[in-house]
Amino acid sequence: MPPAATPAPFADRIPDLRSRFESELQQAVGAYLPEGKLGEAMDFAASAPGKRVRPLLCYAAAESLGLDLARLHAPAVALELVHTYSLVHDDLPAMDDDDLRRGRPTLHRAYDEATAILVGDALLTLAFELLASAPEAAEVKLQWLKDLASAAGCLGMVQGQSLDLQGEGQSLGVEALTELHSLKTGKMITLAIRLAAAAKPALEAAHLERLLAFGNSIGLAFQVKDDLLDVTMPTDKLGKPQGSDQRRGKTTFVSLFGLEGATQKLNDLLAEAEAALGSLPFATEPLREMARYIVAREF
Ligand code: GRG
Repeated sequence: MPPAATPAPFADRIPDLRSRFESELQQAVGAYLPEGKLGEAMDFAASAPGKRVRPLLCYAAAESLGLDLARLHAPAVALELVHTYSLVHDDLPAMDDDDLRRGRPTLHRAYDEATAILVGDALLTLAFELLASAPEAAEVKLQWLKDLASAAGCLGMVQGQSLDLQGEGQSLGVEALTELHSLKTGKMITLAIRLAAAAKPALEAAHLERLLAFGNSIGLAFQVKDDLLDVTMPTDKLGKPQGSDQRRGKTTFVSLFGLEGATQKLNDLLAEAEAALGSLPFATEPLREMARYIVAREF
């Protein structure tokens, strides 16, 4: 028998995996779009060209754990929908008041504020419906629902957003900034790993702990990179306004440490993330490749 073909490196398969995710997303959301304005606006938000980092990380974790990727489509879509709702609400005048997102007008600019609020509400709720309806064992789905609610809710992203808004115009220290971003950005990045891990109930607790430590480091690295890009990348490449953090008087890793210091912090977090994977007894290369992708991204 010929030896089984080794798959191409995960990083080389990112464009294909992203297109696969796009069609899963379109199919899942398409089945629920209501007639008229709300449905059109939900589609506008869900189909905007995001990088799909969280679903890709979820697939990388699934591949590392030897799971069939098809089992992770529903949680990957749910995760991206909650992320998309958070961006729609974050852009509202009452929050960051932005005009550009993913290279397009923000939802309240393309439609109106009431529609943007409703689209966020609809995407968030749909995420839970998709998870509950997934073709998966009830215990796994219950864990997914719980994990999604914990990461996105009042002890996760929503609290991070509240701290972020309260911190505007104030100078935060590194501890407060780290706490804020671990909640606002980190919880949803780590969730990608949690969702894959939940599909493997036999995973040892010590191994899960290491995977989550990886998620925490790479979640923070994602934010440090976001802060760096906000200063170094032009608006047309970013797809959102450059320099918006500074305009809103936000403390960032760049304002605290400077460009060089923040770059060093980013590299330290990448090293920390890779060290957390250590010598786990499974194929961690897909996760390592996603970590490097997150750190090297240009928008
Ligand atoms: C409104 C409850 C609520 C939360 C909003 C995520 C968030 C919380 C705000 C977004 C503000 C922001 C720019 C945060 C920095 C990190 C981040 C989450 C960037 C956007 O995620 P990407 O880069 O975006 O993955 P795409 O468009 O590629 O999906």
